Amino acid sequence: MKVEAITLRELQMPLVHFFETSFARINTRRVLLVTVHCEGVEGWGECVADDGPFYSDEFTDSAWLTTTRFLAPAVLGKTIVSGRDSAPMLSRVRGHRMAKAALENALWDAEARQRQIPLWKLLAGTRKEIPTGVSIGIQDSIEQLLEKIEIELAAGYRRIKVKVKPGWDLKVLERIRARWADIVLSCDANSAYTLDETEHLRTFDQFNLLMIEQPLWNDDIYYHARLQKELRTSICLDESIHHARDAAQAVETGACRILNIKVGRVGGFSEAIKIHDVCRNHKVPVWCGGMLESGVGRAHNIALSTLENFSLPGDVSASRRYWKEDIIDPEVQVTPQGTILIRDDPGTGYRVREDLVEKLTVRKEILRTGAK
Ligand code: OSB
Ligand code: MG
Repeated sequence: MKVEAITLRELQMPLVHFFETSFARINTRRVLLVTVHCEGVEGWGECVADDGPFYSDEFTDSAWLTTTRFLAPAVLGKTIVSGRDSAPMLSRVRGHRMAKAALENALWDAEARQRQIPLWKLLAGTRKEIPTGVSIGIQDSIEQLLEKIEIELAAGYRRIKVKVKPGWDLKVLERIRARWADIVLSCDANSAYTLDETEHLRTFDQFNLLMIEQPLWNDDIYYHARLQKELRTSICLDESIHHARDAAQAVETGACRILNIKVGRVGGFSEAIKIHDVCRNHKVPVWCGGMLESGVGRAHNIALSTLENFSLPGDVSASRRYWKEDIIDPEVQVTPQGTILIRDDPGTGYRVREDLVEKLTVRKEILRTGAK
């Protein structure tokens, strides 16, 4: 398929509830969508970069610029056989993985639609139903957090993850466990601690957590390996893992026993699959992370989660937890058993609501071969 044009759009989507991590609170998501136009077939991708460089060093405006100046020109006018083929075409650009992922995944999406097969099959997935969990941000009070947990448990979610940071950790986990002794519970620090706090982190062991996600520095693997030796609780790495070599280092050094794969963080489906395979070969389970995606990115996360080693519930939850109205049809729904059923229609199985996309668009640029 020849890549004839690429449309870049920025949407403003207000969240139904603010989302707070150890590094920021956000109320509105700037959603960057990439559409590839290939001989009558369209593919969609979402760039998960945030408004500011706080989760990673990418942000919405850097991704926009990287795409228009370097990534789009690398594929425009080219004939691409498969989405996978596009990864080497983008590899001259170092880093900027979230920008790359949006474009690469749009091409996988286009390939699936062109071949009239489901994206999950193209990715070599096997699951027809995926288990899901929720990530609940830091709230204004512990009572508010407990109320939220109660709602999500009633909805059927199979794992509750709460965000922690110094001052919002032990007393939060204590209150949760006092009320729900047996639920599958984990926490995510988004790099809020240092190795000096090992003793403090060791006290988390009493809560029987499934894992503690990214306790230390966002760019570290080595010291996580040291910390893991001191903890009974399994460490799960998120921010530190950018590619399959990172994953290999992390599992070989014992820096984590579980790994979170975010397709944006690692640069697209092809790298996500490689990381999945590394972990499978080392018998390290993985789960699909989330970045408060619109339906476009959410549908891609669902397709990725069908790979066999995505054996733990992911942060891939229902559209209505995030948006009053999602930009796909149908919206993502979760069964009372806390699972998402995989759709068999070609592509993601979800249709992009272009009318609504257009309405929410605040910036748009169409890139063509040779155009500056
Ligand atoms: O660390 O997993 C994270 C959201 C933004 C940035 C980082 C993270 C998150 C989440 C949200 O935890 C997961 C979701 O999409 O629900
Ligand atoms: Mg995380």
